Amino acid sequence: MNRTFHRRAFLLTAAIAATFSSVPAGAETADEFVARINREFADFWLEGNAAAWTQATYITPDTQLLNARAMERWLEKFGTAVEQSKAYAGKPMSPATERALRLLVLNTTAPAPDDPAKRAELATLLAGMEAKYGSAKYCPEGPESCRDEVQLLEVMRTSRDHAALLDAWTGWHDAARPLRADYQRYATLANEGARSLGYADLGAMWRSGYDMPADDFTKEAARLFAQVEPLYRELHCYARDRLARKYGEDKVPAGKPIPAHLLGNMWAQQWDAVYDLLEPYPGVSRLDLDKALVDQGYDAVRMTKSAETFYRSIGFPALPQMFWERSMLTQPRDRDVQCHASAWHMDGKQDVRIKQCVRPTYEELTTLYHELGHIYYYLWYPQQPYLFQQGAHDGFHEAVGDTVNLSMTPAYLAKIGLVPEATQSREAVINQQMKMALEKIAFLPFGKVIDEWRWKVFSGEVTPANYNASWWALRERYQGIAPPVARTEADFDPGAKYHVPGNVPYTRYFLSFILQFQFHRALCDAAGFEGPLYECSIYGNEEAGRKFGAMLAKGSSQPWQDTLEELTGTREMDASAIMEYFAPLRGWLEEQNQGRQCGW
Ligand code: X8Z
Ligand code: ZN
Repeated sequence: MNRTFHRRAFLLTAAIAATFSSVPAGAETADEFVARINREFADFWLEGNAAAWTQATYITPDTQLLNARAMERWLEKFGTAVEQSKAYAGKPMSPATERALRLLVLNTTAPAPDDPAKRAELATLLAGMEAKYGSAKYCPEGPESCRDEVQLLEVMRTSRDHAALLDAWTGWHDAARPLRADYQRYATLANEGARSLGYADLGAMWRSGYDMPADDFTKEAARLFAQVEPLYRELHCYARDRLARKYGEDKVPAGKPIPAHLLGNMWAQQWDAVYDLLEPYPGVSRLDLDKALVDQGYDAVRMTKSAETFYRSIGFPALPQMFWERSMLTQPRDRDVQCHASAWHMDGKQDVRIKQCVRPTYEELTTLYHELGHIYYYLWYPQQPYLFQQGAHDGFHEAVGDTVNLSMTPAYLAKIGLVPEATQSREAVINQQMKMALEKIAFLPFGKVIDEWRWKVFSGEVTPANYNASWWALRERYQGIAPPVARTEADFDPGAKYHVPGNVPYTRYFLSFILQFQFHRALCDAAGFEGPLYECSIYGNEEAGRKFGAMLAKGSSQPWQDTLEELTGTREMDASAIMEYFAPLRGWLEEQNQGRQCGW
């Protein structure tokens, strides 16, 4: 279930109850059946989460084995429950039970074939891919030279040296090669599982979780992307020009995709780390937040408390003591862990944790605010039955913390003492908008492309013989980026991004990056804020917090359209809020790009 966002997120969901009783079909009403499933899954979940957490924070062959075994049992119970649920088709039941039965089938992101050997194989592959990603290293000159993900991401973020960037990029991507064969087999097995549940393939199953037919959802996602694509293209055009000035036209040619290693991020997914190269008005109101965090002696706990203080200011509760006792906030020195940040709901109640390798940077601070968004969702919905303890859809879960990120305005950062009080000027606004656009707009095509590729893998349109070529064709088409060195089918570059071997669907983030602006606008309205959206912060506003909390408490108990309407007054996801937010920058970019050869 999705109790952990990232990592086996929905995986274990289905895995919980060694205690499944074998009640003969028909002996229970539908309502009774669902009540039992809610209890048993919640119990099973304890074991699944315990095993998954232990592996994620201590990657060894033993923890992998225990995790795989827990997952295997879960997948079996999930399969049994789905099979039993079929007896209730057409029988009388409450609307809540009907909804719960629909959600039950979707309660895993990797269903297993109905064959014990294949089920065990799938569970072993999932635990193994997770472990291989988490312990991957780049060792150019023997064991002494090894660097892990955290170290290589740091090079990508801070180096402006072309050769060093190329080395880190290539080293990490090459380290994903061993995942190729595993991924191929996992795709075959999970697809078989999805088909046995009645879906065309695993991609169709993933697209079925949005309270609308899967085909309609495909169109919906495409519609949203079309709304924001023009702004992305303006940003791309501007960024390429600035990068060409830095690295030379020979390395960054006009009219061509941007080399993927020059954007400050291993996956070119967010570009804010190279803000220094792209700053519209050099030096105007520059906020050196990384330096402020170091100078003021922030460590992982203090950074987490800063995030908690924000949530408390809008009336949310203090984090439970257990959160502080059981979370993993820093990277241990003595063992391999999965450093990709995640938030966990261990017991459906108050045992909530995050796992993050926090360093004192502003990027990590915003990630902490993001993770606490998941944690507060968990803390708002424990009164819901197990099957409704989820986001209204998965994009809602991702959007909570990011909505709060949008309230981290320069005025807020000044209030908490991280930056000096700023005087606003048009130049300062454009600079600030650029920083946010490099985080939020640059991400949009990336958020779309990961599952675009996986949907094609699962449908068979992309085959193992063209895994890598199709990956780069899509990355070029959507993002306008290209690999910095020639890649072949010996490579498996999708495997270098956590969520692919981690089996975490990615469209959730694309939706989140649109939705969070809708949430932000609605909460700013609730707070009575009247200025431009980019200046609004709901910090300290309990009325906004009350509306937000009311939404979170609903979990997935009703169609997301109803939940969205209660908060925002509209039943549709839509890009009007993100476009409104970035209106000043859009105008500015259009002016800047005049006469430039945009596109690729
Ligand atoms: O995976 C995450 C979070 C955990 S849900 C750290 N994110 C995506 C990513 O890193 O690729 C947040 C933004 C997109
Ligand atoms: Zn998240």
